[in-house]
Amino acid sequence: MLNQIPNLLMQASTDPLVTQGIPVSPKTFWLPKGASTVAADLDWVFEFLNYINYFFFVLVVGIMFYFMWKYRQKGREVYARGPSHHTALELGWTILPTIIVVFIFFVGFKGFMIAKTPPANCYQIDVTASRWNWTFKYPNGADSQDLYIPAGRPVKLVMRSDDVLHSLFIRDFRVKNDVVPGRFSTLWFQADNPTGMEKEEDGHWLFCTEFCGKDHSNMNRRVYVLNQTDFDAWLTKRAQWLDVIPAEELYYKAGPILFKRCASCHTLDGSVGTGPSWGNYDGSGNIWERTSNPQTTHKVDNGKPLSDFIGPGKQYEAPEGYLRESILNPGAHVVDTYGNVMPTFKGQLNDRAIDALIGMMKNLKDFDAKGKFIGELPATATPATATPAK
Ligand code: HEC
Ligand SMILES: [Cu+2]
Repeated sequence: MLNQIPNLLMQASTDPLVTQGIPVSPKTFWLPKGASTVAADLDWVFEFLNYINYFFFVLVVGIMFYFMWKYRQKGREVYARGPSHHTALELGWTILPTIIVVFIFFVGFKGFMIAKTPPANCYQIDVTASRWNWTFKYPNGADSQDLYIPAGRPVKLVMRSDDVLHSLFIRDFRVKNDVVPGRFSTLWFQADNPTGMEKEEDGHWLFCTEFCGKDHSNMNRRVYVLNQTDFDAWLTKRAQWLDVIPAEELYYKAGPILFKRCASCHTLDGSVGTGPSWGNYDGSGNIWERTSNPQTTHKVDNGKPLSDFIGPGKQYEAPEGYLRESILNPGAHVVDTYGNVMPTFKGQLNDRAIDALIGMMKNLKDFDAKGKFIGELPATATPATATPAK
């Protein structure tokens, strides 16, 4: 048996169980309509187990009631001798259940191998779970909060958690896996029927199914299945979301969204964090005031004032240069009393994103402690919120 496992693995990896175009499994009393290529098989096993249970429940309880009635006490005599042995019956109730159970094992084992073995040509999406958010990151650098996938193509999620245990469950696809801090876990599926994305309800539900704290129930998202053309168009547009925001609006439209990546370490109101607050935490002003003021008492690299680096003719002509370097190459200068633990954002934040963040630093008074824009919009502004907030 054991030496057949590699064989099964190979089979599953080149030949996903169900080929493209197979009808989805129908809605039943117990299950919503299935929408992935493994759904039909899983549903079949589920219903099979279910009906076996009904069958034996009715059989056992039925016989029980029949015997209760048949052998009830009649009159005063007690008849206490029953049959002690029946070979055919005993063989029957041993062999038949054994066959059923072994059958269930093999069906389950096959399904398990398929579920655990992504095909080789998967489209990969990186997933980060955090309290209480999902981030889906696509190969071209785009990211999203709802999941968008191409139809008719196996998709593999590579998942990790930023904090506690989460679990990703897509009900209509019949797939689920834990997302464990300090580890990568994977999940694969293929959905052949596009859902479109006009309305929110078009998407399939995606849930976190591991209780992860106060806002666990806010981790419900949607999965939109798009045909390849729509998917490619969405993906390109998504990767360019920053480019369509006018430069002068970047700081309040894109700033708060980008700041979410910094918020786990930097506060805005001066309170203590893993990194120095962008608010006034050491008496030298908020992050823009302390970097743009030559008299600043803010010290980096073991006691050096920023005026050693920033100013005409110095390493950074303007404070923006220092801030930019601090984001792309955090180890270049290390703020005193803090550790060199900030990850680099090189390759993740382009110049427009950095402009948006620096713009936010320059206008900190217009943001609340959570990074929400509360200032007055410039007269020329279009008030719409930026797209990727979704
Ligand atoms: C994992 C924690 C962490 C994250 C996430 C993080 N930082 Fe930092 N950051 C730090 C630490 C620690 C320092 C101080 C040490 C140093 O200078 O490298 C720092 C320093 C800085 C500085 C210099 C601050 C000063 O007062 O001189 C800037 C600017 C900065 N971070 C910007 C950002 C931006 C923008 C983001 C989000 C895109 C971000 N950081 C995300 C931990 C983090
Ligand atoms: Cu969760």
